[in-house]
Parts: sequence; C-alpha cells; structure tokens
Amino acid sequence: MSKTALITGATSGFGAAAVRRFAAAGWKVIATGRRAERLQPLVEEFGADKIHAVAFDIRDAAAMEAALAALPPAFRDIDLLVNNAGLAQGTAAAQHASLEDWRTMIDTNITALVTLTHHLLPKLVERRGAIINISSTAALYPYPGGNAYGGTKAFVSQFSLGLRSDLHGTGVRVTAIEPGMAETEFTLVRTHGNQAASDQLYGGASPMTAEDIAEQIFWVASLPPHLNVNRIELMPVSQSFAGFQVFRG
Ligand code: NDP
Ligand code: 8X3
Repeated sequence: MSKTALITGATSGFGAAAVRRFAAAGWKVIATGRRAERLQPLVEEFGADKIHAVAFDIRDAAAMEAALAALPPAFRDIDLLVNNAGLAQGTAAAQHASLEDWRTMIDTNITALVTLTHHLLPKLVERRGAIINISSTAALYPYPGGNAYGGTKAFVSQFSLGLRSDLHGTGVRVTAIEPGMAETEFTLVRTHGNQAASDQLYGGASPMTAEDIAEQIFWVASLPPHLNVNRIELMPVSQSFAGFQVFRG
C-alpha cells in the first residue's frame, strides 16, 4: 500500500520538486502552499488520487486546522511530514533590518512549523512515521545580513534534535536537512522581487538545484525503518567558508 507525505511549500523550489519525486515513486502527497494555481498542475500531472492540493497561508493557524480537518479519507494516514515552507526576508544588517521582515520569518519558519508538527505528531506516532525539516547552513554558519533568518533555521535544526529525543522509542524518525546555496525562488523572495539580484547570486556559480534537495529528502524517507539520519549538511562545490572578520577602529 502506498505511503502518504504532507509536503509544505509545494508551489515552488524544493517543495515542488519533492512532490514530483515522491509522486513519481508512487507516494500519495498532500501538497500545500498559498498559490493554488501552482498546486493544480501537480494534481493534473499525477491525478487527484495521488495528489491532494490544499492552499492556505501556513501562518494562519485556523486555516491550517481547517485544511487538516478536511483531508479526504484516502489522505489522512500521513506517514511523512516534510516541513519545507519557509523564507528569508531581507539582507540588511540587524541594526537596519525591518522588524516586519523578522516577524514574517519567525511566524513562517518557526511558529507555523511547530504548529503543523504539533497537529501531526499523534498520527505520526500512530504510524511510526517520519519528519523531515528543511533547515539551512545558515543555522550553523552566520553571515552578515543572515541575522533572524539564521536564527530561525538554528531553531529548526535544534527542534529536530529535540524531537528525536522526545520521540525515543516511538519509531518516529526525524531529520534536519541543512542546504547551502540552491537556485529556487528563495532569493527573489528574499529581495522582495529583485530578479537581477537573484540572477547575479546564482549566475556562473553552479548552485544546487531543487531536484538535488528533493533527492536527499526522498533518500532519507526511503531508508529502512531502523535508520535515522539526524542531519544532512550539503553545499554546491562552488560554495565554502570565508573565515572571521576583524574590525580595527
Ligand atoms: P522557494 O521560495 O522557491 O519556495 C518556498 C516555498 O515556501 C513556496 O512554496 C512558498 O509557497 C512556501 N511558503 C512561504 N511562505 C509561506 C506561507 N506563509 N504559507 C504557505 N507557504 C509558504 O524557496 P526554496 O524552495 O528554496 O525554500 C524551501 C525551504 O528551503 C525554505 O524553508 C528555505 O528557507 C529553505 N532553504 C533554501 C535554500 C536555498 O538556497 N534555496 C537553502 C537552505 C534552505 P507560497 O509562496 O505559494 O505560499
Ligand atoms: C539559504 C542559504 O546561505 O542564503 O538558507 O542562508 S543562505
């Protein structure tokens, strides 16, 4: 019998690629995101028996609850939660950053993620399922302008380890995937729509692709049930570290 995954942020980037990867392998997928017009083609591509699309703002707790309560019976036995929906907003230094941007990141990357996880934990325990959280290299390596975004992803990585601890003995597996630079709509969103900035960042850099990350998500989910990958940190070969900065006043 096929398994069921709930994948958030399925309208773009990693999430859309993951929906395709899991559906192509025979999984049933609940695909979520705000842009309904991006979800519908996934249903048309794989069929309504394979993909259940549900559009809502993940920060809207009532809409999330309603979406879960309205799941068709064939999609209720969720085996895997992929907490992928998320974003960065802005690259300004903390002292110049927008508080609204910070709150958007915290509401999306942290509050919505823990809310959805809390709703699904009883089902995941019942089914000895799995949780894959999309964190970032920004969780571990600070960089100028990464302030609140890196903070949210540090939460995601640490929350993942904490979940593992609490879920000890339940059979539920938890993994944090911590990617570096991958070309998606991430930078377009971060810069509030600056396509030139996005093209400049990724141009000539051979960044990772959405499909690269989807493959990692699928690999983790396909491992035998006695194996838990705690975290995966990955980058394109073109990306590495640049050391500490020293200010001399
Ligand atoms: P994209 O911008 O391409 O995709 C982000 C997805 O998140 C979209 O489907 C978007 O859907 C969804 N999302 C954002 N806000 C909301 C919201 N309020 N409600 C519902 N869905 C929302 O970026 P990526 O695919 O790159 O990002 C996916 C995850 O990977 C994020 O958590 C990001 O932080 C992380 N990441 C990305 C890296 C990169 O270099 N690209 C590297 C490391 C981590 P919609 O707008 O339709 O609602
Ligand atoms: C996205 C990677 O380096 O832009 O999480 O923060 S980075």
